[in-house]
Amino acid sequence: MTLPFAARPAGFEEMWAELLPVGRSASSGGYRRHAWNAADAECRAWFEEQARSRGLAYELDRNGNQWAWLGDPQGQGAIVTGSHLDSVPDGGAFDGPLGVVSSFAALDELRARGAEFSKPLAIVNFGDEEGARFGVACVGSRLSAGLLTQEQAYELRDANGLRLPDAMERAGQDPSAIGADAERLARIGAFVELHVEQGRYLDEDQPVGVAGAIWPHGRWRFDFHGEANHAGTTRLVDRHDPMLTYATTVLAARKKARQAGALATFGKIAVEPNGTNAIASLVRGWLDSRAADEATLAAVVEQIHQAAAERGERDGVKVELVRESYTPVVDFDVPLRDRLVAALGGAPVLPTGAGHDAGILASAVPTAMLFVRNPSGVSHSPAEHAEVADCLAGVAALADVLEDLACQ
Ligand code: HGY
Ligand code: MN
Ligand code: MN
Repeated sequence: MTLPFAARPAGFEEMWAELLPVGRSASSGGYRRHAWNAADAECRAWFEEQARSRGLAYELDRNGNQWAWLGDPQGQGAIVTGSHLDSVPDGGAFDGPLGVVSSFAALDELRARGAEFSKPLAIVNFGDEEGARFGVACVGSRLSAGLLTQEQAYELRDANGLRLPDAMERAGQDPSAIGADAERLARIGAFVELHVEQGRYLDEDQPVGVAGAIWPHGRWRFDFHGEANHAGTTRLVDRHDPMLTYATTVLAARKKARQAGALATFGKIAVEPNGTNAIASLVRGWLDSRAADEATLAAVVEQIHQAAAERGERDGVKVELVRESYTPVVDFDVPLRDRLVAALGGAPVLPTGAGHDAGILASAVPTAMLFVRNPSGVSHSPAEHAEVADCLAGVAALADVLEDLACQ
Protein backbone atom coordinates (compact mmCIF):
# COMPACT_ATOMS: atom_id res chain seq x y z
CA MET A 1 0.00 0.00 0.00
CA THR A 2 1.27 3.49 -0.77
CA LEU A 3 0.21 6.12 1.73
CA PRO A 4 -0.62 9.73 1.12
CA PHE A 5 1.73 12.44 2.30
CA ALA A 6 0.51 14.71 5.03
CA ALA A 7 1.24 18.41 4.63
CA ARG A 8 4.97 18.84 5.27
CA PRO A 9 5.43 17.63 8.87
CA ALA A 10 7.83 19.09 11.42
CA GLY A 11 11.39 17.84 10.88
CA PHE A 12 13.56 16.32 13.62
CA GLU A 13 15.04 19.59 14.81
CA GLU A 14 11.72 21.39 14.74
CA MET A 15 10.05 18.65 16.79
CA TRP A 16 13.00 18.65 19.17
CA ALA A 17 12.74 22.41 19.66
CA GLU A 18 9.00 22.14 20.34
CA LEU A 19 9.47 19.61 23.11
CA LEU A 20 12.57 21.15 24.65
CA PRO A 21 10.88 23.66 27.00
CA VAL A 22 8.12 21.30 28.15
CA GLY A 23 8.50 20.43 31.82
CA ARG A 24 12.01 21.87 32.15
CA SER A 25 12.82 23.38 35.52
CA ALA A 26 14.20 26.91 35.28
CA SER A 27 16.34 26.35 38.36
CA SER A 28 17.97 22.99 37.56
CA GLY A 29 17.60 22.82 33.78
CA GLY A 30 16.33 19.25 34.30
CA TYR A 31 13.00 17.78 33.24
CA ARG A 32 10.09 17.03 35.55
CA ARG A 33 7.79 15.19 33.20
CA HIS A 34 6.17 12.75 35.58
CA ALA A 35 3.24 10.44 35.03
CA TRP A 36 -0.02 12.34 34.72
CA ASN A 37 1.36 15.75 35.75
CA ALA A 38 0.89 18.93 33.70
CA ALA A 39 4.16 18.54 31.77
CA ASP A 40 3.23 14.95 30.92
CA ALA A 41 -0.13 16.20 29.61
CA GLU A 42 1.69 18.72 27.41
CA CYS A 43 3.95 15.99 26.04
CA ARG A 44 0.91 13.83 25.35
CA ALA A 45 -0.84 16.67 23.54
CA TRP A 46 2.30 17.13 21.47
CA PHE A 47 2.32 13.43 20.53
CA GLU A 48 -1.32 13.51 19.47
CA GLU A 49 -0.66 16.62 17.39
CA GLN A 50 2.29 14.94 15.65
CA ALA A 51 0.12 11.93 14.84
CA ARG A 52 -2.77 13.95 13.50
CA SER A 53 -0.57 16.34 11.50
CA ARG A 54 0.76 13.31 9.62
CA GLY A 55 -2.67 11.82 8.98
CA LEU A 56 -1.92 8.90 11.32
CA ALA A 57 -4.72 7.21 13.26
CA TYR A 58 -4.37 8.33 16.87
CA GLU A 59 -5.25 5.96 19.68
CA LEU A 60 -4.98 6.17 23.48
CA ASP A 61 -5.08 2.67 24.96
CA ARG A 62 -6.66 1.78 28.30
CA ASN A 63 -3.25 1.73 30.01
CA GLY A 64 -2.47 5.31 29.01
CA ASN A 65 -0.11 4.47 26.14
CA GLN A 66 -0.47 6.59 23.00
CA TRP A 67 -0.34 5.10 19.50
CA ALA A 68 -0.07 6.66 16.04
CA TRP A 69 -0.95 4.23 13.25
CA LEU A 70 -0.04 4.14 9.61
CA GLY A 71 -2.18 1.39 8.11
CA ASP A 72 -4.78 -0.73 9.88
CA PRO A 73 -4.51 -0.53 13.70
CA GLN A 74 -6.26 -3.91 13.86
CA GLY A 75 -3.93 -5.50 11.29
CA GLN A 76 -1.62 -8.38 12.13
CA GLY A 77 2.18 -8.29 12.26
CA ALA A 78 2.45 -4.54 12.92
CA ILE A 79 5.92 -3.05 13.16
CA VAL A 80 6.01 -0.73 16.16
CA THR A 81 8.60 1.83 17.18
CA GLY A 82 8.67 4.52 19.86
CA SER A 83 9.72 5.08 23.45
CA HIS A 84 8.52 7.35 26.28
CA LEU A 85 8.21 11.08 26.95
CA ASP A 86 8.32 11.11 30.77
CA SER A 87 11.51 11.74 32.75
CA VAL A 88 13.21 10.99 36.04
CA PRO A 89 13.25 13.91 38.52
CA ASP A 90 15.48 16.53 36.88
CA GLY A 91 16.23 14.21 33.99
CA GLY A 92 17.83 14.96 30.65
CA ALA A 93 16.12 15.85 27.38
CA PHE A 94 17.04 12.68 25.48
CA ASP A 95 16.10 9.67 27.60
CA GLY A 96 12.78 8.74 26.02
CA PRO A 97 11.95 11.72 23.80
CA LEU A 98 14.81 10.91 21.42
CA GLY A 99 13.08 7.63 20.57
CA VAL A 100 9.66 9.21 20.04
CA VAL A 101 10.88 12.17 17.98
CA SER A 102 13.16 9.90 15.93
CA SER A 103 10.22 7.60 15.22
CA PHE A 104 8.17 10.40 13.67
CA ALA A 105 11.23 11.61 11.75
CA ALA A 106 11.99 8.08 10.51
CA LEU A 107 8.42 7.69 9.30
CA ASP A 108 8.74 10.99 7.41
CA GLU A 109 11.99 9.75 5.93
CA LEU A 110 10.34 6.54 4.73
CA ARG A 111 7.50 8.47 3.14
CA ALA A 112 10.04 10.74 1.45
CA ARG A 113 11.76 7.62 0.11
CA GLY A 114 8.40 6.53 -1.31
CA ALA A 115 8.45 3.38 0.80
CA GLU A 116 5.62 0.91 0.21
CA PHE A 117 4.44 -0.59 3.48
CA SER A 118 3.32 -4.20 3.57
CA LYS A 119 2.49 -4.12 7.28
CA PRO A 120 0.87 -1.65 9.64
CA LEU A 121 3.39 0.65 11.30
CA ALA A 122 2.83 2.32 14.66
CA ILE A 123 4.62 4.85 16.82
CA VAL A 124 4.03 4.50 20.54
CA ASN A 125 4.57 6.67 23.59
CA PHE A 126 4.52 4.38 26.59
CA GLY A 127 3.16 6.02 29.75
CA ASP A 128 5.14 6.32 32.98
CA GLU A 129 8.37 4.61 31.91
CA GLU A 130 10.56 6.09 34.61
CA GLY A 131 8.26 5.43 37.54
CA ALA A 132 9.38 8.75 39.02
CA ARG A 133 6.04 9.46 40.65
CA PHE A 134 4.60 6.08 41.68
CA GLY A 135 7.81 4.12 42.20
CA VAL A 136 7.36 1.35 39.63
CA ALA A 137 9.08 1.76 36.27
CA CYS A 138 7.44 1.03 32.90
CA VAL A 139 3.88 1.10 34.24
CA GLY A 140 2.25 1.48 30.80
CA SER A 141 4.11 -1.38 29.15
CA ARG A 142 4.06 -3.54 32.31
CA LEU A 143 0.27 -3.27 32.53
CA SER A 144 -0.12 -4.13 28.83
CA ALA A 145 2.20 -7.13 29.12
CA GLY A 146 0.35 -8.37 32.23
CA LEU A 147 3.45 -7.91 34.40
CA LEU A 148 1.64 -5.43 36.65
CA THR A 149 -1.95 -6.22 37.58
CA GLN A 150 -4.75 -3.73 38.00
CA GLU A 151 -4.85 -4.56 41.72
CA GLN A 152 -1.12 -3.85 42.09
CA ALA A 153 -1.35 -0.63 40.08
CA TYR A 154 -4.29 0.56 42.16
CA GLU A 155 -2.11 0.30 45.28
CA LEU A 156 0.58 2.63 43.93
CA ARG A 157 0.74 6.07 45.53
CA ASP A 158 2.78 9.18 44.88
CA ALA A 159 4.73 11.12 47.54
CA ASN A 160 1.54 12.96 48.53
CA GLY A 161 -0.38 9.74 49.00
CA LEU A 162 -2.42 10.18 45.81
CA ARG A 163 -3.32 6.81 44.28
CA LEU A 164 -2.34 6.08 40.70
CA PRO A 165 -5.95 5.59 39.52
CA ASP A 166 -6.93 8.92 41.09
CA ALA A 167 -4.03 10.69 39.37
CA MET A 168 -5.09 9.12 36.07
CA GLU A 169 -8.67 10.20 36.59
CA ARG A 170 -7.59 13.77 37.40
CA ALA A 171 -5.63 13.78 34.13
CA GLY A 172 -8.73 12.66 32.22
CA GLN A 173 -7.68 9.01 31.74
CA ASP A 174 -10.22 6.38 32.81
CA PRO A 175 -8.35 3.90 35.05
CA SER A 176 -11.18 1.35 35.30
CA ALA A 177 -9.95 -0.95 32.52
CA ILE A 178 -6.19 -0.87 33.05
CA GLY A 179 -4.53 -4.26 32.78
CA ALA A 180 -3.19 -6.92 30.44
CA ASP A 181 -3.73 -6.23 26.75
CA ALA A 182 -2.57 -9.53 25.25
CA GLU A 183 -4.73 -9.14 22.17
CA ARG A 184 -3.02 -5.84 21.26
CA LEU A 185 0.46 -7.23 21.83
CA ALA A 186 -0.38 -10.32 19.75
CA ARG A 187 -0.92 -8.06 16.74
CA ILE A 188 2.63 -6.69 16.97
CA GLY A 189 5.18 -8.41 14.75
CA ALA A 190 8.20 -6.53 16.13
CA PHE A 191 8.96 -3.59 18.42
CA VAL A 192 12.10 -1.49 17.91
CA GLU A 193 12.94 1.22 20.46
CA LEU A 194 15.57 3.83 19.68
CA HIS A 195 17.17 5.32 22.81
CA VAL A 196 20.01 7.58 23.75
CA GLU A 197 22.98 5.54 24.94
CA GLN A 198 23.31 5.89 28.70
CA GLY A 199 26.94 5.03 29.10
CA ARG A 200 29.88 5.58 26.81
CA TYR A 201 30.15 2.37 24.85
CA LEU A 202 29.97 3.80 21.33
CA ASP A 203 33.33 4.96 20.04
CA GLU A 204 34.28 7.73 17.64
CA ASP A 205 33.30 5.87 14.50
CA GLN A 206 30.00 4.48 15.74
CA PRO A 207 27.06 6.83 16.24
CA VAL A 208 24.51 4.00 16.43
CA GLY A 209 24.59 0.59 18.12
CA VAL A 210 22.17 -2.29 18.72
CA ALA A 211 21.20 -3.62 22.17
CA GLY A 212 22.29 -7.12 23.12
CA ALA A 213 20.80 -7.63 26.57
CA ILE A 214 19.47 -5.72 29.57
CA TRP A 215 20.81 -6.56 32.99
CA PRO A 216 18.24 -7.79 35.50
CA HIS A 217 17.32 -4.98 37.85
CA GLY A 218 14.84 -3.92 40.48
CA ARG A 219 13.80 -1.47 43.17
CA TRP A 220 13.64 -2.33 46.85
CA ARG A 221 12.35 -0.14 49.68
CA PHE A 222 14.07 -0.31 53.05
CA ASP A 223 12.07 1.00 55.99
CA PHE A 224 14.22 1.74 59.03
CA HIS A 225 11.96 2.20 62.07
CA GLY A 226 13.59 4.02 64.98
CA GLU A 227 12.36 6.30 67.72
CA ALA A 228 11.84 10.05 67.45
CA ASN A 229 13.46 12.04 70.19
CA HIS A 230 15.09 15.36 71.04
CA ALA A 231 18.45 16.05 69.31
CA GLY A 232 19.66 18.11 72.27
CA THR A 233 18.59 16.08 75.27
CA THR A 234 18.78 12.41 74.27
CA ARG A 235 22.04 10.74 75.26
CA LEU A 236 23.74 8.93 72.39
CA VAL A 237 23.42 5.61 74.19
CA ASP A 238 19.67 6.05 74.56
CA ARG A 239 18.97 6.67 70.89
CA HIS A 240 17.32 4.43 68.32
CA ASP A 241 18.45 6.43 65.34
CA PRO A 242 17.41 4.93 61.97
CA MET A 243 19.69 7.36 60.16
CA LEU A 244 22.70 5.42 61.43
CA THR A 245 21.28 2.13 60.22
CA TYR A 246 20.46 3.70 56.89
CA ALA A 247 23.93 5.23 56.50
CA THR A 248 25.61 1.92 57.29
CA THR A 249 23.34 0.20 54.76
CA VAL A 250 24.32 2.66 52.04
CA LEU A 251 28.00 1.92 52.64
CA ALA A 252 27.30 -1.83 52.71
CA ALA A 253 25.42 -1.56 49.41
CA ARG A 254 28.41 0.03 47.75
CA LYS A 255 30.80 -2.58 49.12
CA LYS A 256 28.62 -5.62 48.29
CA ALA A 257 27.99 -4.33 44.77
CA ARG A 258 31.70 -3.69 44.20
CA GLN A 259 32.64 -7.15 45.42
CA ALA A 260 30.07 -8.79 43.13
CA GLY A 261 30.70 -6.63 40.04
CA ALA A 262 27.11 -5.38 40.38
CA LEU A 263 25.50 -1.96 40.90
CA ALA A 264 23.62 -0.67 43.94
CA THR A 265 22.29 2.84 44.42
CA PHE A 266 20.32 4.61 47.11
CA GLY A 267 19.10 7.69 45.20
CA LYS A 268 15.88 8.44 47.02
CA ILE A 269 15.15 8.84 50.70
CA ALA A 270 12.24 9.99 52.86
CA VAL A 271 12.67 10.91 56.50
CA GLU A 272 10.05 11.34 59.22
CA PRO A 273 9.51 13.71 60.88
CA ASN A 274 12.32 15.35 58.87
CA GLY A 275 13.33 17.92 61.45
CA THR A 276 16.86 19.20 61.99
CA ASN A 277 16.62 18.99 65.78
CA ALA A 278 14.76 15.68 66.01
CA ILE A 279 16.12 12.15 65.81
CA ALA A 280 14.21 10.53 62.95
CA SER A 281 11.46 8.02 63.69
CA LEU A 282 11.59 6.55 60.19
CA VAL A 283 14.03 6.57 57.31
CA ARG A 284 12.81 5.10 54.07
CA GLY A 285 15.51 4.47 51.46
CA TRP A 286 14.99 3.11 47.97
CA LEU A 287 17.63 0.76 46.59
CA ASP A 288 18.08 0.36 42.85
CA SER A 289 20.26 -2.66 42.16
CA ARG A 290 21.37 -4.30 38.92
CA ALA A 291 23.72 -7.11 37.96
CA ALA A 292 24.74 -9.15 34.95
CA ASP A 293 22.74 -12.16 36.13
CA GLU A 294 19.80 -12.78 38.42
CA ALA A 295 21.64 -14.96 40.95
CA THR A 296 24.24 -12.23 41.53
CA LEU A 297 21.52 -9.61 41.86
CA ALA A 298 19.60 -11.71 44.40
CA ALA A 299 22.78 -12.36 46.40
CA VAL A 300 23.76 -8.68 46.47
CA VAL A 301 20.32 -7.57 47.68
CA GLU A 302 20.29 -10.31 50.30
CA GLN A 303 23.73 -9.26 51.56
CA ILE A 304 22.66 -5.62 51.78
CA HIS A 305 19.55 -6.67 53.68
CA GLN A 306 21.66 -8.73 56.06
CA ALA A 307 24.03 -5.83 56.71
CA ALA A 308 21.03 -3.58 57.38
CA ALA A 309 19.47 -6.08 59.78
CA GLU A 310 22.74 -6.56 61.68
CA ARG A 311 23.26 -2.84 62.09
CA GLY A 312 19.57 -2.40 62.96
CA GLU A 313 20.04 -4.88 65.80
CA ARG A 314 22.83 -2.70 67.23
CA ASP A 315 20.86 0.52 66.80
CA GLY A 316 17.57 -0.82 68.13
CA VAL A 317 16.06 -0.11 64.71
CA LYS A 318 13.62 -2.42 62.93
CA VAL A 319 14.40 -2.99 59.25
CA GLU A 320 11.71 -3.94 56.74
CA LEU A 321 12.38 -4.74 53.10
CA VAL A 322 9.81 -4.53 50.31
CA ARG A 323 10.55 -5.36 46.66
CA GLU A 324 8.68 -2.70 44.67
CA SER A 325 9.56 -3.82 41.15
CA TYR A 326 11.71 -6.34 39.36
CA THR A 327 12.74 -6.95 35.77
CA PRO A 328 14.49 -10.23 34.94
CA VAL A 329 17.37 -10.38 32.49
CA VAL A 330 16.27 -9.48 28.95
CA ASP A 331 17.96 -11.17 26.03
CA PHE A 332 16.61 -9.38 23.01
CA ASP A 333 15.29 -11.49 20.16
CA VAL A 334 18.44 -12.78 18.47
CA PRO A 335 17.14 -13.09 14.86
CA LEU A 336 15.66 -9.58 15.08
CA ARG A 337 18.86 -8.21 16.59
CA ASP A 338 20.94 -9.84 13.85
CA ARG A 339 18.59 -8.43 11.25
CA LEU A 340 19.07 -4.93 12.62
CA VAL A 341 22.82 -5.35 12.69
CA ALA A 342 22.75 -6.51 9.05
CA ALA A 343 20.39 -3.70 7.99
CA LEU A 344 22.85 -1.23 9.50
CA GLY A 345 25.89 -2.76 7.83
CA GLY A 346 27.32 -4.33 10.99
CA ALA A 347 26.49 -1.98 13.89
CA PRO A 348 28.08 -2.86 17.24
CA VAL A 349 26.05 -4.79 19.83
CA LEU A 350 26.04 -3.29 23.34
CA PRO A 351 24.81 -4.53 26.72
CA THR A 352 22.98 -2.13 29.00
CA GLY A 353 22.20 -1.76 32.66
CA ALA A 354 19.27 0.54 31.94
CA GLY A 355 15.66 -0.63 31.85
CA HIS A 356 13.33 0.09 28.94
CA ASP A 357 9.78 -0.55 27.76
CA ALA A 358 11.44 -2.71 25.10
CA GLY A 359 12.68 -4.94 27.91
CA ILE A 360 9.13 -5.33 29.22
CA LEU A 361 7.64 -5.99 25.78
CA ALA A 362 10.34 -8.57 25.07
CA SER A 363 8.32 -10.99 27.23
CA ALA A 364 5.56 -10.99 24.59
CA VAL A 365 6.89 -9.56 21.32
CA PRO A 366 10.13 -9.87 19.27
CA THR A 367 11.91 -6.74 20.41
CA ALA A 368 15.12 -4.87 19.62
CA MET A 369 16.77 -1.56 20.46
CA LEU A 370 19.00 1.00 18.79
CA PHE A 371 21.31 3.21 20.86
CA VAL A 372 22.49 6.65 19.76
CA ARG A 373 25.90 7.81 20.97
CA ASN A 374 26.01 10.01 24.06
CA PRO A 375 29.44 11.67 24.33
CA SER A 376 28.78 12.82 27.90
CA GLY A 377 28.23 9.23 29.05
CA VAL A 378 25.76 10.82 31.48
CA SER A 379 22.06 10.04 31.76
CA HIS A 380 19.23 10.77 34.21
CA SER A 381 20.74 14.23 34.52
CA PRO A 382 20.50 17.48 32.53
CA ALA A 383 24.05 16.76 31.29
CA GLU A 384 22.77 13.90 29.12
CA HIS A 385 23.59 14.73 25.51
CA ALA A 386 23.66 13.60 21.90
CA GLU A 387 24.93 15.62 18.95
CA VAL A 388 22.38 16.55 16.28
CA ALA A 389 24.41 14.72 13.63
CA ASP A 390 24.26 11.54 15.71
CA CYS A 391 20.53 11.97 16.29
CA LEU A 392 20.05 12.26 12.54
CA ALA A 393 22.20 9.18 12.02
CA GLY A 394 19.87 7.47 14.49
CA VAL A 395 16.82 8.57 12.49
CA ALA A 396 18.38 7.22 9.27
CA ALA A 397 19.24 3.94 10.99
CA LEU A 398 15.72 3.61 12.37
CA ALA A 399 14.27 4.35 8.93
CA ASP A 400 16.49 1.64 7.39
CA VAL A 401 15.42 -0.86 10.02
CA LEU A 402 11.72 -0.03 9.69
CA GLU A 403 11.95 -0.23 5.91
CA ASP A 404 13.55 -3.64 6.22
CA LEU A 405 10.85 -4.85 8.62
CA ALA A 406 7.70 -3.17 7.33
CA CYS A 407 8.21 -2.95 3.59
CA GLN A 408 9.10 -6.54 2.65
O1 HGY B 1 15.90 3.28 35.27
C1 HGY B 1 16.15 2.83 34.14
O2 HGY B 1 16.94 1.96 33.92
C2 HGY B 1 15.51 3.42 32.93
O3 HGY B 1 16.26 4.44 32.42
N1 HGY B 1 14.15 3.68 33.07
MN1 MN C 1 15.64 6.49 32.01
MN1 MN D 1 14.35 5.71 28.72
